[in-house]
Amino acid sequence: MSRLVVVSNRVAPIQEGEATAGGLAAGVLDALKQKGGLWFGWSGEISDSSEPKPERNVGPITLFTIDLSRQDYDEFYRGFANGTLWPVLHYQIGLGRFEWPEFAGYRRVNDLFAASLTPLILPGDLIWVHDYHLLCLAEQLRTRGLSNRIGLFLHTPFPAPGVFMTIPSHAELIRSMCAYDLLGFQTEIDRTAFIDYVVRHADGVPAEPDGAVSVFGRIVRTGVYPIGVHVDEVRAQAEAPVNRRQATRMRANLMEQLILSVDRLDYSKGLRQRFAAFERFLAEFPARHGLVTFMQIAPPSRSDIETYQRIRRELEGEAGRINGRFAEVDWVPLRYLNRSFARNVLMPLYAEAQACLVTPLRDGMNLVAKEYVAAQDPQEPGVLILSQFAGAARELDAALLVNPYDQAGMAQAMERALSMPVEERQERHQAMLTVMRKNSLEQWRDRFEADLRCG
Ligand code: ADQ
Repeated sequence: MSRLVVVSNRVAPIQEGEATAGGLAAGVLDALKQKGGLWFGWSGEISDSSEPKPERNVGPITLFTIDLSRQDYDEFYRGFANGTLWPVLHYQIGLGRFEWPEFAGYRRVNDLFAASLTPLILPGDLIWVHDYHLLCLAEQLRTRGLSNRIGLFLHTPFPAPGVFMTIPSHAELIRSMCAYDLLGFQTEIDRTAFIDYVVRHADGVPAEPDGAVSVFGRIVRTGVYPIGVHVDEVRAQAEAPVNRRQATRMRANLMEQLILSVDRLDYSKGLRQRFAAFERFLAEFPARHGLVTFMQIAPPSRSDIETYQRIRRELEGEAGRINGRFAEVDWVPLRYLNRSFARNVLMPLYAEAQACLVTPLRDGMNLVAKEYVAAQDPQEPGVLILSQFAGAARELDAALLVNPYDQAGMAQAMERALSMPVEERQERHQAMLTVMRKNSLEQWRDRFEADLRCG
């Protein structure tokens, strides 16, 4: 069987025997562990060396990494990928900026990846590329003569054409994306938005079979592959006795009811709106005072980008203000923790929380929502309050769905979650688990790989 080659911006710093990581890394590791293969990407280091680092083997996986120069990092990573693409892909046009030299830097780094990767590729290798950093990679690999099957999975949303077209280089990006054989999206909404762009603005014609489009003289296939979680593994971590003891200790310091949120500190996650909704909840439901704690866990990410520094400052101010307004000598309503936790701490904490607030303004999927559901005790499950704009809402429609821009609606949902009878909680939880078992992480990986292999 052909070898699997995974390419992502970062190669996770994995070690032999390490506990499973979250999200992209978990999915990629899973795919590679089973059959072995190669994982290529940025080392995470900045240097002037253009030489690939020595390869490293972790079990059946061979890791190849390269460094980026300061200029590459500034133009590609901080610049076009995270300063332009990320906000636009999440519908935050006002937070995006655009500079042609940064776009040139983005293309240059995609080409650098292609140049370092090409000598490692054997005929018949399947190349699975991940995410918005590498939209131009297939085109650059083709220019270097590779004819292997190459697929891209986009972990973020793909926005409506009118939003995507606010990027001045949108046409070049779409042309580059169409050099892939298979484009995978998290939801049908994202896939449809992409096809819409290609048909209306690039003279594409829908082709057989479903989801394929004929454009720029070739056929590009598209599909929907919602990423999932290992349901049983999450539950086992939540229940493990050593983990539970720790969670119970943490729990003992909190009030009777816990509302939990866990995110990377990112403006797309809707934290500011969520804090405002919690403040509204406190104002409207005084009977809950002294009984409820809202815990927001949000480790800083991309902290050398201005928009990220700003949201961090704003949240610190808001957390202090809300606590100043409502706290009592023996009660602090909002706990804001700027750090990350190991999964064996996080999963039992999910199990302890009566409600989980997952209210991004936009999200490709959102794995926290799925992890929370998987971690619950089926007899006594907590309630998921989920943004209608998270990809996960397509599958988890048994959650309490909210509009993250509607403070009053979110405050109502918190009250409803905390007073929901156990029968209703069980019913909703069961419905979500059923969907999640069907769309597990294994399914995501197997379906994408099979479609790439046999297209
Ligand atoms: P992210 O935007 O990073 O991922 P998400 O899907 O929520 O968001 O995944 C985060 C992962 O990191 C989860 O597994 C979570 O447990 C972990 N995590 C988050 N905060 C943590 C903390 N404080 N401590 C420890 N672990 C923490 C991108 C897209 C998403 C998409 C994923 C996967 O933006 O929409 O769901 O990729 O495709």
